[in-house]
Amino acid sequence: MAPDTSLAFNRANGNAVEVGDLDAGFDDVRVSLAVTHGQLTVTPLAGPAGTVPTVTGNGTATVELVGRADHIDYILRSLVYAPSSGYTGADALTVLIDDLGHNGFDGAKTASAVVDLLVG
Ligand SMILES: [Ca+2]
Repeated sequence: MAPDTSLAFNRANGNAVEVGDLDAGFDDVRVSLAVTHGQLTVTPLAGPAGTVPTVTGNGTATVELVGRADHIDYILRSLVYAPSSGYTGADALTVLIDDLGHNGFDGAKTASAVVDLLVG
């Protein structure tokens, strides 16, 4: 990607970031997104507190979403990465999901993935 542009992650671009959990159902999971040379932005779902995922750090290098996995998956369709002004070089989007223990008898499960980004 060119410097000072932005990159949208979605199915149309063939780079959608999707999350899920086999058994969390409607229980909360936590998804953490992080880059090191830019900022991430998502469009939160509108709705009363407690019915839509919480989004913290929106527009910064680290964005955290807590809520239903299917709701978070929907929000991630709006994910956009913008490198820091004037930055060229490598970056990486790290995606971490923690099911917060939903649901099972053996504690929380996590999974992660890294998307390499090249600005220049
Ligand atoms: Ca689970």
